Amino acid sequence: MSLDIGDVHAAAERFRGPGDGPFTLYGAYASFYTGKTRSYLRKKGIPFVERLPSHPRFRQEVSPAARSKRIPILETPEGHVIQDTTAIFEYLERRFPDPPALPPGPRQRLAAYLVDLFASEGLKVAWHYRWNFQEPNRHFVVREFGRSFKPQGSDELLDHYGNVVAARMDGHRPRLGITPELFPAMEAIYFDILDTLEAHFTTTPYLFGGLPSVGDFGLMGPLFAHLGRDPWPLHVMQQRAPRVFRWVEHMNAPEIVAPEFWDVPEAYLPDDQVPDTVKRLIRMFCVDNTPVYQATATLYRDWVEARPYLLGGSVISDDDEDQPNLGPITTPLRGHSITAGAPAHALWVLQRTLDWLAALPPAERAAADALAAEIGAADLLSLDLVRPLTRIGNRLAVGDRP
Ligand SMILES: N[C@@H](CCC(=O)N[C@@H](CS)C(=O)NCC(=O)O)C(=O)O
Repeated sequence: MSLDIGDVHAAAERFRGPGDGPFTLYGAYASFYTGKTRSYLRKKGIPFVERLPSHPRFRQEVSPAARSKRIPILETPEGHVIQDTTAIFEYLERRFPDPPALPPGPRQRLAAYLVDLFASEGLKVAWHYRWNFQEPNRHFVVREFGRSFKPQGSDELLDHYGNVVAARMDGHRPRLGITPELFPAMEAIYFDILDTLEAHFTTTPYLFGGLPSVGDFGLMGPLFAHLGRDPWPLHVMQQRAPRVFRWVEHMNAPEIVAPEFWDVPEAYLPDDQVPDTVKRLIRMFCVDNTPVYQATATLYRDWVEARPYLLGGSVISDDDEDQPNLGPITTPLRGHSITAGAPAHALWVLQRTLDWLAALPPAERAAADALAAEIGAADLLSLDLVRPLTRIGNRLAVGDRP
């Protein structure tokens, strides 16, 4: 049975603890979203085995049950399947609350949610550094893709299957909108992230102190599978930001305390502190991405207002796409403009933070709002989605009217 986002909380409460046998993570090493989930499972000490999407059980049972060919899919020991890393994290965090990946303080938690949002939904840089540096990357990436289809295949087989997947990934080009004139902007974004995190990891093991948060795990999407593993961006990372490289390496280890930080307690920073480096990172993410969320929210509002008859639960895509684009949008990016698909799924991820903010008691809300104003996130967090978004059967859908 596939767990919808509406089911995950109740199911997690029902099956508190490890259950009978390990979880199964269906994913791949070259996959962005598998990277954040694998790191999370390891750091939380959750027992799991990992299988590729070519595994017979994935093809015959798991993927059809989830109605999704995406990875990762998590199968619980009880046989429930969950696609989508946001749903997987919400489920596991309830079932395994210790050590917490959600900092308890409102400032740290807001910052962690925002880093996760931008890293998981906004980092086109990862795609750019994989697919626009063909000469250094292609051989490795194609073989890696091929291997998740034919794990013990010959080089010829890997090249054959890998090229099929590579062509599909290249098909995302128009949706992403990274034209050659934007290549310098992509490089500037990657360098800004590396430089900011390199400064941060000089004195602090994770974003908010001695425990990894959802923000850290979100960053593992782009910083592991693509930027920390494909030959060219890995080279850049190792040369420019060796501490970031070590962080990536350590995020895949099960232990929480890294040897460089043996003296840092396994706890979030006291007094709900958000380090300046993390503020700088989020400020930059907000400048680069807020216009995308604003334009996407406008298209969503237009789409909803054109269909006042829709019942809650109506799927947004006419052709059964799980993460539909709401149309092309043109937004500014580092002195240029970029025309790309409007990612409705990212609005759904954002909405989870908006709902959390709306439910905060007044004093905590004031603390979160003050941080948002300071880091340039107030406009993003004041977006009104007219009608809530939900996911049903792993398809994005309009929710019930508020
Ligand atoms: N929102 C999903 C995204 C998952 C996703 O897009 N995964 C990629 C691999 S990293 C995928 O399966 N892509 C299939 C495709 O693009 O056809 C999540 O958070 O799990």
